[in-house]
Amino acid sequence: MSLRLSQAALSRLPEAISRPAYRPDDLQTGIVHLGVGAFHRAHQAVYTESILNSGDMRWGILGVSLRSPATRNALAPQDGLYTVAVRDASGETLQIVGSSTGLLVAQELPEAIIAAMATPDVRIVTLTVTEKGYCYLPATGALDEQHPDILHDLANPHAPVSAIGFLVEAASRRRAANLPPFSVVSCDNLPSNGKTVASVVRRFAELRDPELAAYIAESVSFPSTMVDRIVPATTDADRQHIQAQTGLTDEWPIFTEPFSQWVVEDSFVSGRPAWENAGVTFVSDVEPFELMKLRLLNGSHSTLAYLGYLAGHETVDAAMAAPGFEPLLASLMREAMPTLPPLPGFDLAVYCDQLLERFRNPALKHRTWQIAMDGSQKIPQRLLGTIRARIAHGQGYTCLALGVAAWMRYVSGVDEAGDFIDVRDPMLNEIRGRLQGAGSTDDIVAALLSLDAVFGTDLPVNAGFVSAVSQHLEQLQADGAAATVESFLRG
Ligand code: CS2
Repeated sequence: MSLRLSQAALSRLPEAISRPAYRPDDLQTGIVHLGVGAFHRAHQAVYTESILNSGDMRWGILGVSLRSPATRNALAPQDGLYTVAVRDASGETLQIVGSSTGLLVAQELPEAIIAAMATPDVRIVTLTVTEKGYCYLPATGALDEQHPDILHDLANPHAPVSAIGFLVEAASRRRAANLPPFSVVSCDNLPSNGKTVASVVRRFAELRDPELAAYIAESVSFPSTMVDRIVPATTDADRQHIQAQTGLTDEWPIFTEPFSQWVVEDSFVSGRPAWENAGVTFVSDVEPFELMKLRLLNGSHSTLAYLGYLAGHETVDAAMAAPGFEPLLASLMREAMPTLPPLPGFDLAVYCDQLLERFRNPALKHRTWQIAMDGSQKIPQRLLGTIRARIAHGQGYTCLALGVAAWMRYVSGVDEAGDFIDVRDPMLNEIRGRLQGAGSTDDIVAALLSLDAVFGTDLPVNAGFVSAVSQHLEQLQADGAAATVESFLRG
């Protein structure tokens, strides 16, 4: 066993590995972050680390895990420090990040979390709770008022379990204590993520107390953001690799790509870090960037994940090397491009080429199964919105419809070899329920399209859409995913 990564052990690191340039005792908590997953630790925490390294110590991040204590258990013995490995075909660079001022677990200490969110120094609450963490209906973005966590938090407002419950209770405490409001920043892949979180928060507050809802509407700001960095889940082999490179044990290092982007709407009510000095782009309207990223990157990512998994590819780079995947994704991007609002000075063709190159990154080993998770929460903004835009302009959408059919094939739960697929989705029970007794391809398509939280009420009655998805599903069932994708080589 080698020594554990910690403040005391930093001096033992090889010199080439960068580390915090500040004293941990100088760090103040200015941000509370809900959802301390790998993505946050490779993205916002790294941008913020730059600000701390430049000497502005007001923006340390107190992390909150809403579900599992695993991150806290791994990082607490390391003084919150962890390694970020940035890698691609040309090599790897390592950085030790220290921007965390502590980690709390919601089920253990809800009161401490609310108290922390309601201290004067905390000016911002950020979130990466994934799509399902917003407790909304994916097709409309409205609060799911029947969601078990929402029902729980309405009944127990002072000891919430959902991100929404924490935000509203903390806002209420700040109001009662006459503290300045905070800004709430969603860093998840939702369309108009600021507006979406604002609307679920306001609706939840309204159900609690209309005056509180009015306070939130007037005082709290919800800047939208577009976040982008590919961050696969860490494996045990990754942990061993870090140990070999650094000489220290890090229980939860993070592996990511060189590319990183964060576009943020500049509407913070109580100040913010000078993140622009760390490479963040501040704009007045994030929506064009969000749509570009969701439809081009995430839309092709999900399509690749379902088809790649079905074709037997464990990772994104393996699928990209197989015949047909790259041309298919390039065609899908060509379908999505005309649906995007203009971004003056931005070359979309270059962006798309860059995406394909990022997907080819052989050093990342991003599992198709990981991206395939939670499809019911993802496909509305990744594929269905794009399809609606194409329909509205009388344009075709063959690749996008194949993506939807691939999701349908995947959630059947049995792969092409007849083996079980470990489908993870918050709507899995509903999906299974609808699929029960659905025999023919048309039945399966109709059964899944009846999930109106996903497909809305328009697409299930659009004959062109129904038939495009059915045809693709039939081909996937008859020929398999590899051959279906390969047919794109032939055009
Ligand atoms: C991926 C994203 O898992 C997924 O659904 O599509 O996490 C993707 O890697 C990021 O959005 C990239 O910024």
